[in-house]
Amino acid sequence: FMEIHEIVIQKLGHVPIVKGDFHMLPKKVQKFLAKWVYTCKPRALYICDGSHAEAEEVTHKLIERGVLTKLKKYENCYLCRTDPADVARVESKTWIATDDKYETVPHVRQGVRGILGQWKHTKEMEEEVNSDLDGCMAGRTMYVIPFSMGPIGGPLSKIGVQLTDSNYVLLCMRIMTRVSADIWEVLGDNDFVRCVHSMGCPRPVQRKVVNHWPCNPDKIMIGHFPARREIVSFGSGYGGNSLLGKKCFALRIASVIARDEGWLAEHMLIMGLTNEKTGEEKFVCAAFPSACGKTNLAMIQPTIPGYKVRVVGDDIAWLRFDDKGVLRAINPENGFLGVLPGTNMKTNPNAMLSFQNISIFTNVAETADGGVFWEGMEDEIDKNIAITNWLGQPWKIGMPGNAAHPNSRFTCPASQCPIIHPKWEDPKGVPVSALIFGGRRPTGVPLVFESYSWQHGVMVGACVKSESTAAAEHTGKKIMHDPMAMRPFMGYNFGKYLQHWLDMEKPDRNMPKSFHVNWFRVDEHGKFLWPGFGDNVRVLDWVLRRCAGDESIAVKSPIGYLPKKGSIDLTGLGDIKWDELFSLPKHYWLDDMRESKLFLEDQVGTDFPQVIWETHAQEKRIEEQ
Ligand code: SAT
Ligand code: MN
Repeated sequence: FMEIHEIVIQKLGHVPIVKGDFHMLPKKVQKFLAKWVYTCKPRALYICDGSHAEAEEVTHKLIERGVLTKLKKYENCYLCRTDPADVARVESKTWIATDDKYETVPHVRQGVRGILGQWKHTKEMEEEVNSDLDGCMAGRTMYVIPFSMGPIGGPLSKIGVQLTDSNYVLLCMRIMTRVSADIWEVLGDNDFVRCVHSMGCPRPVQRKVVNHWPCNPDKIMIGHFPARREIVSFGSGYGGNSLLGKKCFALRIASVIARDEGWLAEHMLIMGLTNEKTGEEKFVCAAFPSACGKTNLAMIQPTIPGYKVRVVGDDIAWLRFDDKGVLRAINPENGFLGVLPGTNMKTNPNAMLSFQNISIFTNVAETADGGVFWEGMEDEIDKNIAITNWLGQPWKIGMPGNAAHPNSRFTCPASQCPIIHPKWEDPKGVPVSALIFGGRRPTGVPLVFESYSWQHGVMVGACVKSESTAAAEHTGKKIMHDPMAMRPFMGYNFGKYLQHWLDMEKPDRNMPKSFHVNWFRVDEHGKFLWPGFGDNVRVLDWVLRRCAGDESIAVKSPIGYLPKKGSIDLTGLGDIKWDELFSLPKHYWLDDMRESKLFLEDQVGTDFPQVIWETHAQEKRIEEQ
């Protein structure tokens, strides 16, 4: 019988460790490493410590190889152009592996193709992983990244270790998560989330490498093993596919941990609004599908006086009731990975000011003076300056096509945001007063409504739909169901997840109010009925007055409480067509409810908690309207 330790050392073989001390790592980490070194066969092992020197070394290497271009106009900012075949999340290649299919996906109606998660049997997934990853890092360095989601050592935080053969991914992980050698001590003998990532392009390369971005788009696979808290991602370097702390860990795996431990891992921003008169601060969380403006809302610049807004997080919230029954939220991330097109000093100055330093711009256009450019920045650059588009070709404003890819992104430390909340790293989290759901809904859906109860709010969340965006591989503008804005990020059976949400409600708990918003309703000419952006604070103001118990500003409607006419502050806005903005076209809503109900019956089937319908006979209310 060989000592475990000997097996570990044997499996490591003669792979040189170019940085770090293997023997100082926790035993569980050593075993994890040995297993994947044996499988991936890297040329060398590099154990990261999160230091400044490490960032310099890696950045320098990336510049030398041509992956990054230094942007002269800024401090420590870099441009990266990926292989144009690797620019978004690939939902069709994303899997959750369990032994029991119905732990992962609901019992869909017979003949229906489920869209709430993709399941593979653990064995089958393992076989695929073993065959894809066999030798996948040949000739490359394997980086070992210790990271924390949430403040290191915090009671709500979780630790992960990511292996990757991409130093671009390492640089981004250093921004998006807390990478530090301190992790090893905090971790000790405890378990961690195991993250394995490879670009899937071993040397000698088989496939033409474009833009010095070795990847393997035909064989992309993002596999999750919730039972053993493991993620294996192959073939892509795009954020949502490769920065495994983000969607894979903080949403898919964390939602399973949250189910087991009694909390929630959600696709939500977290923001604080301080009433400047009373000094009182309230926090809200909001869930919108990808690329619907969570970052813009979280960093809003109010257009009406009275509020000071600060951001805690722009994408993910981990929510847990404390022992006083207060729902508290932490942002598990350390940075922002935001969409760029449409971002400018008018729409989101706080984002613009966040990425003037230590930032990575992926798939944007470049200006001849070492600046960046994307659709929406036309008024913020010298009109005569030469531009190179995201594909590396000369480009001019007014030319057909896009200068930047529609899903081009910035990666920057959250701490650089001018309105980052002083408590954004409070390990206990911030108290949450309201939960807001929303999506892009061009027709039928009012600017805001409030659900009748927690339970009704769960139904409203389950019925979230939105026009598709560029964040994933879907093409064309169709309205897609995206329940709880979690459709691409669910870690387990969606019906069980809804039940888990319902179970959150307990008599001794202070349940937050819940709302639905829609900034995107248009008139018959396709013109937006609401200005959006900074003016969305007017809606938040109404939300907070409702949270404070103001009964006089709401009227009952079949779908929830609507603002009483005139109860949203429209000072200085000019012509707002209130009646059109808040109308509930009866046939639209009847169709919509029936369609949503059919969707949930098809997709969630017998796993759907029926109590949601029984208590809220919304269809009947609309009919009787
Ligand atoms: O998947 S990403 O995190 O890169 C962006 C998104 O879809 O929200
Ligand atoms: Mn997101």
